[in-house]
Amino acid sequence: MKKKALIIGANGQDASYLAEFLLEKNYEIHGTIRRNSVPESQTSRIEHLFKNNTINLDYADLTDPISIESVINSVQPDEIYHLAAQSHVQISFDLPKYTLDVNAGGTLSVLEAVRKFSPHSKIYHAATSEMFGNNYDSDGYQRESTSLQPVSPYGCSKVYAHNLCHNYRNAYNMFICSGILFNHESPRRGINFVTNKIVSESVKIHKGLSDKLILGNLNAKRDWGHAKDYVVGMWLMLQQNISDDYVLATGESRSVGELVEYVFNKLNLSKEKHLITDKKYERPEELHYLKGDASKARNVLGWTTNYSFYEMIDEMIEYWNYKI
Ligand code: NAP
Ligand code: F7E
Repeated sequence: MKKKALIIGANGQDASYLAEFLLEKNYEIHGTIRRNSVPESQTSRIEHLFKNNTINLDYADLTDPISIESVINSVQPDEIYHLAAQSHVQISFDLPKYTLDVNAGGTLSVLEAVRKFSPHSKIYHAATSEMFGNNYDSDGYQRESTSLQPVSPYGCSKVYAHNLCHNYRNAYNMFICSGILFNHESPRRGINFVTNKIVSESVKIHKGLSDKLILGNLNAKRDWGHAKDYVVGMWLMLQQNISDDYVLATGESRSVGELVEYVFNKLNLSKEKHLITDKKYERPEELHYLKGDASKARNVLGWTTNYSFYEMIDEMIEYWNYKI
């Protein structure tokens, strides 16, 4: 019999790659989308999967526990990938209460629904390196044991959800993995995240359609991997006999400025002419530096990455060159 997976937040960047991966593994896939007034944008990343009715969609919103209960109860999934979130860090400063309601309260709704109506379901929870804030170990890495001290409403909401996952795992003996994922990108990344903003705007400048790339903090450092590699790690976590937390990261850290440098060099653009900074894109509190140690995921799960940083950025440049 086919295994059944439910992806909560099915039209997100990660969800779209995960759905492709699970289809290759012959899963029956269910997903949730939200209602908005532009229905076609609710499935824009997964439209290519509809051809053979390969994904069953239901409306559900993390702010509506009834909808979450209803879908979990009716699908009775073997595996739940809880990927839905208000995932933009800067926007979480503008929408702190909403971010908390969705990311923390919404996760509570998922855990409660599984506890009451589908206790056999294994759960993947999308935790994040943003939970570390500016903490890192003496060797310069963040790992599962690094203490959490978030510096954004988004980070705080994810710490709350991460702790709930531990609590429900221990209190009710539920199978819940919390994946502490560092930044992962792709051509499907929202264009208000820095990688896709830099690449899409630079390609526009290269084609004479724009003149300036306007950014915030160029010194922040991130550990950027490819979303396609990271969804395999999510799946591997749920194939284990024991649920646990795992960091997924590349172990390489680069600044936003270095990323601009690479893209501008590729497209023959000059920073003096085309790059400016604006405080509008700076956060009230910044997370300055991320570099993850994914040894546990590599050793226990056998997780590996296929994309280098440069291959990923090249793929994004190619995508925008074709699209624009
Ligand atoms: P994403 O592209 O922003 O996707 C988030 C998904 O959540 C979208 O489908 C979105 O629906 C849905 N959603 C938002 N609010 C919702 C609500 N109130 N109810 C139901 N669904 C809602 O995020 P992603 O990059 O794929 O990331 C997936 C998960 O991993 C997120 O939880 C994120 O916080 C976490 N994470 C991401 C990264 C990263 O670097 N990408 C790193 C660590 C952790 P709409 O399409 O309707 O907006
Ligand atoms: O910012 C700096 C900004 O928005 C990266 C989410 O997936 O990863 C992501 O969060 C860095 C920050 O991602 C601009 O200040 C400069 O230091 O691409 P970002 P993020 O905040 O790291 C974590 C792991 C998640 O869990 C989140 O869901 O880039 N930066 N100038 C800028 N950032 C943006 N967005 N726009 C700028 O103009």
